[in-house]
Amino acid sequence: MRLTKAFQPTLKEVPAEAQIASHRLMLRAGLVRQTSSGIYAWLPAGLRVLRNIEQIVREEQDAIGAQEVLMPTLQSAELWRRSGRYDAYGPEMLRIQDRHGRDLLYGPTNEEMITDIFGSSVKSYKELPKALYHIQWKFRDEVRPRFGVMRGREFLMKDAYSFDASYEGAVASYRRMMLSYLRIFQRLGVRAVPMVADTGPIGGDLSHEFLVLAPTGESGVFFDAALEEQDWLSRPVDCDDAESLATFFSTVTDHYAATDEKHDEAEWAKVPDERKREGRGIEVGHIFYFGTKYTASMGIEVSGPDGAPFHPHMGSYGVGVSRLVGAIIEASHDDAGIIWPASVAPYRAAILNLRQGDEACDAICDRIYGTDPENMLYDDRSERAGVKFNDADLMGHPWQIIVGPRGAKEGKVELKQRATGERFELSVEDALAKIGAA
Ligand code: P5A
Repeated sequence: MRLTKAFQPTLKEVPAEAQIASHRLMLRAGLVRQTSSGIYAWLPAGLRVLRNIEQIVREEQDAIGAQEVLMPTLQSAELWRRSGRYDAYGPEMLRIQDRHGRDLLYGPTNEEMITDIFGSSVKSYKELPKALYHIQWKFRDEVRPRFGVMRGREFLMKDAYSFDASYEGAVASYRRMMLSYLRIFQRLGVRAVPMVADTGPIGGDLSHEFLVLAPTGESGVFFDAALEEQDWLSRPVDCDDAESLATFFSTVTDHYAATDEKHDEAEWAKVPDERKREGRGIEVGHIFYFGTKYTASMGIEVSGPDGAPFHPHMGSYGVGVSRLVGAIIEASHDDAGIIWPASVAPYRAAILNLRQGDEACDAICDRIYGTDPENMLYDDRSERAGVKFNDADLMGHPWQIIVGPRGAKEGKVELKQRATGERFELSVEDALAKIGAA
């Protein structure tokens, strides 16, 4: 994308309403605009990040055999009356009436709807287990929406739901999801530590939250450093084998990790001092096992091997997709701006033409840009070098390819790595090879 053609409205002023770095940077870099309290429009660069996150989530959910569906944002109140949550959910639920006076709501989560869809089509234990997910906007009328997309009212969630014939099967589904989540967060370039959690309005008795460490996080966290050091992507786990899943799960649960709500001083004291980590965290995912809570209350049954009907066991599993954009920035920025992990960056590289109109500079920039225009942002504005440097640091692409008149005459460019600040003087070919675009 050429910056002269792009819609990327960066701000020079620091927006007064933004209290934390990620919110300020998202507004300044032109990723989002607030349209009303807790509700945001996603601008092109922000949308590219959101889509990159979605894609990684999708690939890792598919990899454990979950299937994607898409349920609507509006739901009938009737469904929620069946589970008993319509009245219990309280003022966070946005309630609407259609022209016929029928009660609807903007979905804050989808346990009821997926249970109903499942129940109307699955009749036998032979069809189990099943795991379904969707990536859809949710609405929660939060009392205090704040920190930009971090605590929004409208936000994008990936929510998955599992159905199993037995408790043991449901536990295996839960563990499979935990593995998928650890892989997702690792691919997104953030460390998210799983911690035992409260279940709140979703219900159930087994639950973990995934927290990205950042000083501005809303929860206090206490955990064993061993949990930070794992490489979940290369860990061999057979997702179809309950024992293999159990072994994996114990590598997580054998180590202490809890938010302040669940913190246990006696257990914490057993962790060796050199492995104790304390800080704050942002909740980017939350998984639940709640047995037959919804299948029983909504009267959903399938027939078992002996023909007798039973209520399937369920779990639900959420990733805060739009919150992650803020959380990643919160965990990865400096005074100059965002430092995107390569897997989610809106563009892999920015090309900075330091003398637009100079024949040699223009020719080299065009050549570089032509190799991969989809994944490069070409700053072809007639701006001063300083402006281009500042904007590139603010927008945070992993690489900056800096093309100045002196180097250009010799076919050389300067490559800067945003995360480390390292600079390399290289030929065009070597620079492209280094950023992996050649
Ligand atoms: C699990 C999936 C649920 O809703 N039902 C379906 C379960 N869990 S949850 O913890 O309440 O939400 C899942 C994740 O969504 C993100 N999230 C938010 N993101 C932005 N703004 C909000 N107001 C908001 N509320 C929840 C969090 O990342 C959470 O872990």
